[in-house]
Amino acid sequence: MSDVPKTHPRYLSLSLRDQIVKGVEIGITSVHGLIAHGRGEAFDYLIGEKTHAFATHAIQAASVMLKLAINPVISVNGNVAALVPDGLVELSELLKAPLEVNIFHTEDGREQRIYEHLLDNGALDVLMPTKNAELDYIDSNRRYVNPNGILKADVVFVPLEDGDRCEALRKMGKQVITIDLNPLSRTAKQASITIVDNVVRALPILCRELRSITSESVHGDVITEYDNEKVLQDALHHISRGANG
Ligand code: PTJ
Repeated sequence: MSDVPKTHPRYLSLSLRDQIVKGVEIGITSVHGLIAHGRGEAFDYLIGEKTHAFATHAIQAASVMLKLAINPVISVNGNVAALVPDGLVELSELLKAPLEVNIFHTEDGREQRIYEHLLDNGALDVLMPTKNAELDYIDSNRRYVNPNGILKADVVFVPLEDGDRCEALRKMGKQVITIDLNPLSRTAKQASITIVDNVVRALPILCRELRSITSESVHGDVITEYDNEKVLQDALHHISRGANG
């Protein structure tokens, strides 16, 4: 941890920066992840660094979709591995779903380091990308997946995504749930469910929601009635009201 005192008014935000920087230092986060984090910070600032109704509504729908999924999978990149390793492990346990390492930038050995980092944080089921299984409609490194994970998944949870794979997964008929602070991003627009919130706030709420529902109490109507475009509009209205207020 850096020398930021706990009393600093922006302590929380600055300690997240430290976590991402540490991720780069230990070789699990891409240096590009710093830029992505900065973009996230800017949107977080605009939404007031709080979880809003548009996010909790999406989290509720996401919990139902994940609970009803037959083969849910949690995709892990270098940013989420640095920011929320415990949350990812807890989600994996709650859903009995594997974590799957899937990264865009291909620094040598980073996939393996993320894998080990997840195991060090208590993960029991971590899949790695393979050259035996590829997604259609995509040319980046993200196309390499695990045949027992993303390839056969019906629902893929992909926090902090960069757009191209989300589109490919949707074209392949899969449901995609994302967490993205930018309601204008390609991922946000293409996902089945977009949680417009910081992953560090949203993931614990999603886990809490999942702990509170059972297979018997869960109802598919929640998903049928869910409207992702409306959720994104609500987030944008919130941002523009703040900017003009
Ligand atoms: O580890 P890799 O190689 O797979 O790379 C991961 C990153 C995130 C660098 C890569 O996927 C990327 O470049 O992503 P983008 O295109 O910058 O998109 C990341 C999105 O996540 C942006 O829309 C950001 O606003 C958003 N974001 C950043 N930090 C957070 C966030 N959303 C939620 N919580 C955050 N903490």
